[in-house]
This record gives sequence, C-alpha cells and structure tokens, in this order.
Amino acid sequence: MDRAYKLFEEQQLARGIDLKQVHEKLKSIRIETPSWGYVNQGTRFKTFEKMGMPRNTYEKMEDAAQVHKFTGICPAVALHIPWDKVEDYTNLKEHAGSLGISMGAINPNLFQENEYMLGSVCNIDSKIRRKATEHLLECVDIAKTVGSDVLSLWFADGTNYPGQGPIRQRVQWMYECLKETYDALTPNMRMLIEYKFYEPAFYHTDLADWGMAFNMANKLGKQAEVLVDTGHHAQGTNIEHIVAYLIGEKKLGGFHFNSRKYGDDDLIVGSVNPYELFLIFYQILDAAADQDPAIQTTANNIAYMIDQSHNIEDKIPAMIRSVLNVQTQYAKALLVNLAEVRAAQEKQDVLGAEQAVREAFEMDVTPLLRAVREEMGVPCDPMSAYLQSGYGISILSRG
Ligand code: LRH
Ligand code: MN
Ligand code: MN
Repeated sequence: MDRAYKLFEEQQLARGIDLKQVHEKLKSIRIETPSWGYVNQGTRFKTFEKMGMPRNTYEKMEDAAQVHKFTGICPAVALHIPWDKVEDYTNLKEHAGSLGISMGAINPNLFQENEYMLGSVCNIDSKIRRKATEHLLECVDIAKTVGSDVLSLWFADGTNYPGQGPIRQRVQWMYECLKETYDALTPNMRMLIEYKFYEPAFYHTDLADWGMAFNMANKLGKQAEVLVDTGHHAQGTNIEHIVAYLIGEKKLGGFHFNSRKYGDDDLIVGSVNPYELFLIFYQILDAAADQDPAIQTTANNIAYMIDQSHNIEDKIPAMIRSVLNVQTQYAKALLVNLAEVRAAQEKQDVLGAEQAVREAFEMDVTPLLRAVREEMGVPCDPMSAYLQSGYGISILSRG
C-alpha cells in the first residue's frame, strides 16, 4: 500500500467514512458510453474529418471496448438507430461480446429524416406519426435482440413560430405513440424519457422540461422514467434539485452526462462544472442511504450514460477523460459524511452543513482511485496507459 493511500485511509477513518463501502461502490458503478461519441462530429458550422474514425458500428464497438479496457467501468455502449443500423443485430451483439462489452440503451432517432421536419410523434400528419411509432417499435425489437433493457427517447419535436402547431394536441399525439411503444416493452425493460428546452425547435419543444417528461412518464406507467441530460437546461437551473425531486418521486431513470457553458455544448463531462456533478452524486448517494427501500432502489438503479460529441479532440481519450471525471466526482461524493450533514441540518447550522458537503469535494481522491483501480486490475492511470498502448495509432490505417 503506498504512503499516499495510507495517509488518505487514516484521514477518512478519522472522519468516520466506511472505506470498504467506498471501494465497493467505486468498483460497481457503470457508465455507458455513446456510439455516436466515437465518430466525426461538429457544430452546425463544420464537422471536422479525422483520421482513424470507425467506418461502421462494429468499429465503434471496438473503440468503445478500449474505454472499458482501460477504465473497467464502461462495459456497455448506447446505440442510436439508424445511425447504428446493421443487417444482423445478433451478429453485432456477438461481436461486442467478443470484445468484452454489451449493448446498452437503444436510442430511436426521429430527427434525421426529411419527413420529420415538422415533427415525428407530434406531427399533425397521422401517417408520419405512424411511421415514427413503427420506428419506436422497431427499436423495442432491436433492444430485445441485443439484450438491452433500456429504450431511451428524445424527441426533436417542437415549433419555431407561434401558431405553427396545436400545442395541447401534439402532446396527446405523443402520448398515443408512446403508449403503443410502452405496451410493447417486456417487464424487465425501461423507457427513459429525455427533455430539452430548445433546439432544434426554437419557439416551443414538446417535452421542454423535467416536469413535462415526468408527467408523460407518470401517465405511461411504472416502466417509464425521466432521463436528465445535464446539457438540457436553461442557464442557472439547479440540476441537483431536479435529481433529488425525481428520486423522491421514484421517477429518475438515467443521465446523459456532458458539460456545457452556454447551450447543449456536449463537451467533456465535468470539464467546466465539476462541482455540479459532485452535487448530483451527493443527492443520489443521500437517497441511496434513505430509510425508504423504494427510494434506495431508485437511487441504485440509475442508468449513467455519457452523451458527448467531441468535435475538436481525439474521441477515445476524450471519452476516457469524461469517464474519469465522472469517477472522480463520484468518489468525492462518497466521502460526504451524511450523518454529519444531517446533524448540522438538525441544528439549523447553515455554514456547518455547507462545510460538511464541500469538504468532501475539496479532498484529493487520487490515492483512493489508484487503489481501487489496482483492485480492479486496470491501469492506475488509465489515460496514460491508453495513450501508450498504441491503439490510437493502429486505427489510423482505417483511413
Ligand atoms: C439531444 C440529445 C439526445 C440525442 C443525442 C444525440 O440533444 O441529447 O440524447 O439522442 O443528443
Ligand atoms: Mn442526450
Ligand atoms: Mn443533447
């Protein structure tokens, strides 16, 4: 055991932190990476073309497997259909399996085709709503084939101008399409509903915020839950409050982590807002320690996913960076002494409570993470191990 870890251990024992549990939690967290984070991306101004990009979904799986190989906590990849359309999904599943990974959330794509310009499940034309529903049902089938238990939905539906669409009626149309999809789920599957307040529609978006997604999930039933994408809120929104509230209602299903400063920037997770990420995990861990088993179950079943689109940086190391940043903030949140926070709350000690939370954020968890990685049999420094592995150079032959 190295000296730095020894010191860390002494410090945490003195604070009353159960390090065994911290290690277990760090070893068991899983973060899914998105297939679309491994390919060329850009802004609406330019998509930069890089060398070595995966040429198909099979190669995306190979790149994603590298992230898992070096971090040990990313064994699943989210698919976006039809971006990841293949002839034979069983074969794709086998390929992923041979690389030590599996398929995660299936994301139907209802914003790619010309027909969806004025909406998909909220389109005034029933034929287009039918087509959108068929695609949702196709994605449920794909999920069943690849062994995924999550259908992750985001709709670009909305309008650009006042009067463009019948707002109330559109939500009803969406409900009808989602109900048919929901009824096709097997009992082990979850439907996660993602919201976003604008873009690509700029006047109104049909599911603009967590309340609308929550209401839709409630109407659909137990297997529908809300997905929080950290880039999908107005400036200044208290995301951790939304997180706490949704867990309290047993309706938080998953996350799309990414970092933003202005819009839906989709940048490396935790690059500009690590404290926000830490506070999200603090709320989740507080809920995981709740006396109500149903709250605990919700907190322990959250699907953590990254939704990041790198446009200037190298994809695989950028994804590794995001994963490590999530892991770091999770580790820090595990060091919050919840009993101490609670005691300060009981005493109405505002400064004491804030101090008890912030103190964990200010701790150096490097020795802890090195120790945990050693136990997991992955490199203590995953980023430099990846960079030295030569994989980044080997894929340049893809062209
Ligand atoms: C929408 C979104 C949604 C999509 C992904 C590509 O902004 O966050 O999750 O599926 O980006
Ligand atoms: Mn998203
Ligand atoms: Mn987004």
